[in-house]
Amino acid sequence: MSVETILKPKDYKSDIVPVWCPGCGDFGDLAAFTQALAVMKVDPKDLVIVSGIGCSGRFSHFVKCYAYHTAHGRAVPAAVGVKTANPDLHVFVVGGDGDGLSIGGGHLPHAARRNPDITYLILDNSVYGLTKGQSSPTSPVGMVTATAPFGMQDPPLDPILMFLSYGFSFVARAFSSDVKELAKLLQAAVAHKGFSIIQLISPCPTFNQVITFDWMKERVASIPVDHDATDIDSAFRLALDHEFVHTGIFYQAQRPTMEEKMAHQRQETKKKRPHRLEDLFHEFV
Ligand SMILES: Cc1ncc(C[n+]2csc(CCOP(=O)(O)OP(=O)(O)O)c2C)c(N)n1
Ligand code: SF4
Repeated sequence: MSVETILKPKDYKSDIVPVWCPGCGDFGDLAAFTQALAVMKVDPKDLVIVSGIGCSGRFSHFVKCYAYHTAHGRAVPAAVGVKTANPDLHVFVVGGDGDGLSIGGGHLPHAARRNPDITYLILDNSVYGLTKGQSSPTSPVGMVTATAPFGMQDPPLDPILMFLSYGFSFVARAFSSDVKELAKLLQAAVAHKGFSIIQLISPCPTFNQVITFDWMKERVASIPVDHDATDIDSAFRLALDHEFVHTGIFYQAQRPTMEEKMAHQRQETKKKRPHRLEDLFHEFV
């Protein structure tokens, strides 16, 4: 469903002023998000953002939408519930790398299997921002944090390799500084039928002095135009190329969505059990 009246990106901003630190990467993500909504003419009444806990989890406060600020790490199953109850809504999940890859990491493979038509933005700053700078699952080896005063010892997770292995039907990476590119990528993610997941590198200038905007600018490279995003082998090869931090769509496949699978189940159930709930009710009451 889309709006008839022309809405500008600023029309999608709520009256709440973002409380993020000056220079936080999340600002770029918010700008790109509202740009994409305006291009897609999304009606705010059809928009739901489900978020976890973290600086990134506050994203929904700053957008004109229905918001469900869930418990830490539990945004994905809550979003699946929203989509199940009302498949016509545009459902987004927004949260941090701690929220999505640490405490909430167990939900990811199952979301990939179900393939609901949801878009998940993991705002990855490689640190726990809200709780003041503890290590996260993507903190690089050697990074000094509040919980690793002598530097991180454990290797970081590689989110793109994980998403590809789990079988997500749309896997992408973006950099918060490149607002135009990100806005385009968000449109592609929403147009995709199925679960689209984006690792959105969004530096935290307050608590991460390693993966900074300058660090990223030296390494970021758009995925080559001749990359075949339907080829999973090429997607893995690209993800394993650690010379650059590639941005763009690694992989995209058409698979039955959760909504299609549920509709099929409903049809089959009706064939086997044609009674309506009211008929059953009258039979017993
Ligand atoms: C069950 C539970 N455990 C721990 C916390 C404390 N906590 C709040 S946010 C957070 C991590 C935030 O990091 P991240 O998800 O990366 O988001 P960011 O703040 O960096 O955007 C933690 C550990 C909590 N709120 N609930
Ligand atoms: S602590 Fe980091 S992630 Fe949180 S608002 Fe500040 S800059 Fe952004």
